[in-house]
Amino acid sequence: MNQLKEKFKNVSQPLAKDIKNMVKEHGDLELGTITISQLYGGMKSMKALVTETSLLDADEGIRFRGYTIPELREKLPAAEGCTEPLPEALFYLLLYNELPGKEETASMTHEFMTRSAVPQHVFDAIDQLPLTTHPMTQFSIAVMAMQTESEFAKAYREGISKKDYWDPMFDDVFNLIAKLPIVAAYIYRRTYKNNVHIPADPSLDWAANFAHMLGFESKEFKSLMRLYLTIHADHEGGNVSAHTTHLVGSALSDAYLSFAAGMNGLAGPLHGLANQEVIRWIFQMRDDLKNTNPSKEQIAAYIKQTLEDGKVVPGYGHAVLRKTDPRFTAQADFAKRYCPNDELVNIVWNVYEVAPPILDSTGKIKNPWPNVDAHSGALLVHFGMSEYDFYTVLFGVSRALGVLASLCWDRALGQGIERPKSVTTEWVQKFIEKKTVKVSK
Ligand code: CMX
Repeated sequence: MNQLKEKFKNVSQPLAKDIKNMVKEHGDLELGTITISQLYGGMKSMKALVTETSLLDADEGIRFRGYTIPELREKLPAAEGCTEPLPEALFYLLLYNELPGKEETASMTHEFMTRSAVPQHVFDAIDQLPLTTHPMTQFSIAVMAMQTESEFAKAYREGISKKDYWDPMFDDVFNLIAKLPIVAAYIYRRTYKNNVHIPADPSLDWAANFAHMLGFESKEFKSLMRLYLTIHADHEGGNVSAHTTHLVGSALSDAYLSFAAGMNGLAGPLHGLANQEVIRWIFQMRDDLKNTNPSKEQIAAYIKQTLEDGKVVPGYGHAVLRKTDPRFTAQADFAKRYCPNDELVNIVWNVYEVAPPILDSTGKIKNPWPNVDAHSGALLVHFGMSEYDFYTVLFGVSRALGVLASLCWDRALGQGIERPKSVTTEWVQKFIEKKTVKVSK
């Protein structure tokens, strides 16, 4: 067993034992109740999942294994000459619950590089799709095509014992993360760069090599990729992409099947696709106003019109957050440093000034503040990636770090198949009848 795997076994098995004992002793303790609004409103804030890798606070934002984003930008190892953290260092933290040093981070970079070969049939499968296929659809199909490589599926067919599930899952997770940048870069270059591809550079870190294969060689774009792939990685367990990956994995579907399912959720406009929608909305605003640099008054009027048309203002609002997303702030910091005078970035900042009071004034939007997707597109356009339909694929490559680390933990902790109870509206109506009769007696 290689050292990385041995270490995961040593970290996860004691917790698995503790959880077993805790559930045995305290299994009947209640964590809360579910209201009828929650039942019809997407189960918001209902505590029904355990995800070890991160925890979201409505006001403070995400903490990865206890660390905020500003803390991680300080504490995680960075590449030579770059101030942004290395995403493979974040993966180490998520997986082992321990901040890595330079050596541990290098071992992750090395491990990803060694496992990165993608079988030819995956490229062939992508090539069968029309060029007009949305990049997220190409990405999801490519991940499905790679399922032929699943060590977990193979081991299950051969009759692996329950207690060892985590072991082939660990291999699937490392193999899949290692291959994703190559697949994503292939989709980008095929769709937008005349099918001219760029081979990997094994001397680079995971994110810099991804930038290189996409065709971006500047120091700044590589820094942006490191930041981007770090901050999009995880957002606790209840968001659509994380929950879907976990749910599908709970049927003992392997990492490829589970992650592809999660990516289909990320591709929805209320979730990850919002990053492309933000830029489309800004471009549309500039077109409609025939003004590439609209004033704050014009932006405010455009936001009001968007709401009047019954559409969402993309990049604003959140199911859990109630303040500005620290992932937005991290990107704004980056922009202040590298491109404070960029026109599009300034539009994003002006939207930030005028949108919250307008959204708040509707009286129904619970969070009028920007989320992660409000800023990312403007930075990507600034550094030369203007093909916004591709943006959610970048999000997906990053999200793999969080949801796949969690999938390792799911199998190591012996998490069971998910099967919540559903009811019909007739059942709810009868329930209300019974309750109200009781109260009025
Ligand atoms: N623009 C217009 N209306 C909005 C809104 C926005 N940005 N955010 C919320 N609302 C509306 C909802 O559509 C809902 O309207 P109805 O009552 O008419 O159905 C009402 O306000 C209440 O919604 P909420 O409780 O505040 O928000 P939800 O938890 O239901 O939804 C989210 C959260 C993110 C889907 C929603 O805020 C939204 O649609 N935002 C725009 C899309 C977006 O940026 N998504 C990315 C989120 C981050 C990510 O996952 O990547």
